[in-house]
Amino acid sequence: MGFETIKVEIETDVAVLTLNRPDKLNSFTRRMHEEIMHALTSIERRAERALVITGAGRGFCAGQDLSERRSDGDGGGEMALNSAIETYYNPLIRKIRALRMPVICAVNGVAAGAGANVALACDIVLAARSASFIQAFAKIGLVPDAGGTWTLTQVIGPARARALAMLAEPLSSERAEAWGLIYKAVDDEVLMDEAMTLARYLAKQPTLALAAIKQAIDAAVSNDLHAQLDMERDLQARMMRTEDYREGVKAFLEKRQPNFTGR
Ligand code: T3D
Repeated sequence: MGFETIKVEIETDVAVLTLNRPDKLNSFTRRMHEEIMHALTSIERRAERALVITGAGRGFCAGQDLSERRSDGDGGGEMALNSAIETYYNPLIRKIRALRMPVICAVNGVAAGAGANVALACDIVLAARSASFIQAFAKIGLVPDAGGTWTLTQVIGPARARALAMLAEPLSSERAEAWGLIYKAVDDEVLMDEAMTLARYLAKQPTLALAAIKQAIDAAVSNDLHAQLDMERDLQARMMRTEDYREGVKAFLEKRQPNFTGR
């Protein structure tokens, strides 16, 4: 598939996916959703070991491209809303959570609407100091989607979640960091360097263990302690059969750096 709305670059085990409609703040069109899903499936198939998602230009992503919704007065535009959510937004969030590699989001500018919630669905979120997160939905008569009501409530609690969603005000990256909504706010000029340094580091780590960590922490949100203890036991039993575990222990005992292969 030739890409018109995204760019994908691969550098030894690290894939970088750039949303690439900068003149429209990288807002999502149907075409962009299809390209992203195609790219993620192919990145997964190639067994890349870390993924960075970022945006071209001054914005990260302004959510749904509203010009696709302008026309017919039933709120549907080219496609009924429920259908777009079912066809594109929900599968995208599920895909990011299911990817068996760490996903780093480098939020280079404003992240609004579903753009904010796609960023927040990633495993590690770095944001430029000039970036902001806006739950823009209420301004156009919608409810946060792309997992926003869930993520915000889980991570920053219902009081802040309600205020962000109802007021639809920009949340600065520094406050997002202070609230624990993202990992780190960094100076604009070092954002991509920091994201790539993290991605290159993670791509050399035991990938199967990182995927299992992702699975366990996601499950912890709804499991009780007993279910989580059982899950940790089962995941650990799987990890202990990996080559990377054997290599990690051997390298420790030999007092050298491990050479993890993701197997
Ligand atoms: O419909 C469904 O499928 C349901 C799912 C919905 C998911 C959602 O994401 S709903 C929320 C949609 N997004 C928004 O409501 C945000 C709309 N954008 C803004 O509020 C502002 O653009 C920002 C606060 C994000 C940034 O403001 P600013 O002043 O920095 O930039 P700007 O001038 O508004 O935007 C620059 C250009 O991008 C401009 O184009 P132009 O006039 O230069 O040709 C603007 O129209 C365009 N743009 C920005 N956001 C969108 C957009 N075009 C289409 N759709 C957008 N969402």
